[in-house]
Amino acid sequence: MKERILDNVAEYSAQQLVKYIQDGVISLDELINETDGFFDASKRKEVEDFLKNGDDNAWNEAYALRTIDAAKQYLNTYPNGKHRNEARDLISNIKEENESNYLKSTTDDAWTCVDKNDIDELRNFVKKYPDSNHINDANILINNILLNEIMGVDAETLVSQIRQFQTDISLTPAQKDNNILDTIERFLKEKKITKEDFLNTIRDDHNLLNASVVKTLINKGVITHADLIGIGIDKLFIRKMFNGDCAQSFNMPEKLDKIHKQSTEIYFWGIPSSGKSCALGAILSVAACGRVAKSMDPDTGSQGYGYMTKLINLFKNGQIGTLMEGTSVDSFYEMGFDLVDKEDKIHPITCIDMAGELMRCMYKANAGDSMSDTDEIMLDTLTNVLIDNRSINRKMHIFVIEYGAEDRLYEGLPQRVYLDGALSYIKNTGIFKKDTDAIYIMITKADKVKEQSKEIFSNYINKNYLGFYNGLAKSVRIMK
Ligand SMILES: Nc1nc2c(ncn2[C@@H]2O[C@H](COP(=O)(O)OP(=O)(O)OP(=O)(O)O)[C@@H](O)[C@H]2O)c(=O)[nH]1
Ligand SMILES: [Mg+2]
Repeated sequence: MKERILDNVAEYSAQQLVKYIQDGVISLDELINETDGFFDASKRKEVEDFLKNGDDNAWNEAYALRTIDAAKQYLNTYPNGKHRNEARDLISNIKEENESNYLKSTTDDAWTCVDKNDIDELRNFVKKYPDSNHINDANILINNILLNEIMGVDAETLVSQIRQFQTDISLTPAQKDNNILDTIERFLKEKKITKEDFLNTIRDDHNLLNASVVKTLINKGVITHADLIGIGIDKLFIRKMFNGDCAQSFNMPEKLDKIHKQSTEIYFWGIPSSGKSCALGAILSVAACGRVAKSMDPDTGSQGYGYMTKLINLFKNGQIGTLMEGTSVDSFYEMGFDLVDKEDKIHPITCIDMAGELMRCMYKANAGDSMSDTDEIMLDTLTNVLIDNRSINRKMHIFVIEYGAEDRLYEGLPQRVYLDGALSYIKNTGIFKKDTDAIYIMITKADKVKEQSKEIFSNYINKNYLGFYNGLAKSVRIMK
């Protein structure tokens, strides 16, 4: 082949000769020296140019492709190419990269096994596999855990999230329970709170979770009966909880248009779930037990007669009972009765139990916020009873302050704002001026205070509700 080319060099084009040179069939020197001048000067220049630029072009191509095959192809094509060292370097670099990529991909299994909520495991992974593809993921997770620690994601955060669900009016009771359960499980799973801290939170506030949530947590194995006993919950409560008793529910009462009984009217004002109905139930059951008053005769003609008798029954001396559901939003109960004292004097009384939601309506009415149809109906009843059809009865107002409810917000606002709102609303009716004999503050859920004393409660009011207290004091001066 070589001889044929040398003998007939004039018949080959410059490109063909370049190709033979590149394929190692013949060399440029042979073409120059062994063709007896038939390899003319112009073709020689053309070949030399081709070889020179071809080398650069081929290298640029191989470099851009950045594969071992392309680099090898260059080395084969240009046995004397200018870029042979670079080509060899490229091959060894690519080999190294491939090797390290392989090593990185083999950390996938190790990454799968890491507990992504355990900062120690994550840190170990980073230390052991510094080149892993998952290093960034691991660092992000470590940062999140540290941030949670800095931001204080702990029992307090869990409690505030639970409270948010409880006070969200857009959720049904079942949705509230489900959201609360999910949140608790997530906090425990993601180790944002230890089980011990969670149990201590329930121990510190028995009201935090309702029975249905506690039962589900037990049924799902998240906590056990032994855990509850461990935080001091009496076995009798646990037995009662699993007996299948449901909260007592009440039929919707007739709409109240006025107070019917000639009696002293006692109104209970407080935010939702502040314990108004429970306090009333406890007061009525003491009134009915015969020890304090001689007797209590419920007025069958009262619009809330059925409610009153059930309420009295909820609190049986020394027994564990099941409480009623929250007072439904537009319920307004009038409970008239005669209290007969030890000297057989008869005291006619009407207690009025309203849903705490009403406080929100009063606030909205003051603030000029938009109101739903139900809000309007509730306020309408209130207007009937307190303004339009106001009786000439003497009246007492009990403002219920739930102890420790400062962090429970309704539509972003705390108890204090709603108490102030109710006070302004009632004041505007003029009722304090003419008909009111007494205003009381009642602190409910006081059992949450470990060591109870008059001083502790005075300090509590001074610290948290001084403005409201002063407003009440002003109203009392108006009464005089
Ligand atoms: N720890 C404690 N919890 C109480 C007490 N009284 C009531 N509770 C809890 O507070 C919840 C709400 O009590 P209710 O009496 O229904 O409250 P309310 O003010 O009538 O609420 P609404 O009718 O929704 O406005 C109850 O289901 C109990 O779990 C108390 O004296 N101590
Ligand atoms: Mg109630």
